[in-house]
Amino acid sequence: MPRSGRNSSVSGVAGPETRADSVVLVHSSDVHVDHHYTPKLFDGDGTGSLRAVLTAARNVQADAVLLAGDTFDCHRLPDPLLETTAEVLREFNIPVVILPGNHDPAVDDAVFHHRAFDGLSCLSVLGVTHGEAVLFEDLDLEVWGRAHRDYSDMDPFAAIRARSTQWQVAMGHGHYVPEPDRSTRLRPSWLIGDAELNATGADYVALGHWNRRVKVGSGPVEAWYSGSFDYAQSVNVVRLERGIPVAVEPLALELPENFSQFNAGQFA
Ligand SMILES: [Mn+2]
Repeated sequence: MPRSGRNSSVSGVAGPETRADSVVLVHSSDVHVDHHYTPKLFDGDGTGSLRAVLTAARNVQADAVLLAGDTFDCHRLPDPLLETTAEVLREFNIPVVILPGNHDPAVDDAVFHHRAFDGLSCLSVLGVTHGEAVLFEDLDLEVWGRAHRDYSDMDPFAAIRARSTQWQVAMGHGHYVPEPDRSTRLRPSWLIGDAELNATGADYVALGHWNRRVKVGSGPVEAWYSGSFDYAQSVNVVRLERGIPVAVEPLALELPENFSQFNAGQFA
């Protein structure tokens, strides 16, 4: 379907095609805005990874961008970097949903509370500006996920949210294994298993924490790690269209010519 009719829908005029008939999401994770690693890859710009993701989103006219954890490398970042981050978000003005991860959990002194982000209506942060879900009424879409709230272990899909909208997307930041064994402490944290992914019943599950782009799970639910900007060097473009299966495709990021994988994969 052509996407041209959407402006009339935005203004509230019900046409034969509403925005909810065809929703485009861009999913990324582990963007790691910071002042040490990311600037080395983007000619000194610590927000270069975020810009690359948002450029991809703009190129496919995404309705929203999902950042599944570790958007920021940590919470001790210089004010100017956070101000630039807010400027970038404002410049692109695409709705962005951030799920706090293990590097940027929703703690009291999280970067998300910085004044630079005050009044930034395009930004929703699960566990900070919102509880466990963000509703996009015009898209008939709900995006939910459990934020990391401290630096300890947690279960990203401990509680499953019932569907209340036509489209439902879940987010999680953690480590996938088909059948998590939580009985031993000698294991990775933030485990995510097949049964939990299937239980979401979501149209799409946007995962983060791994640098690799890969589909996981064993059931009908489309659950994907997007992979990171430095390793996968792409985002996932997710198309939700009434009457046809969810389509998930990679879109290569536009990266600087001199971009190199400087110690790629150092994060998790
Ligand atoms: Mn992580």
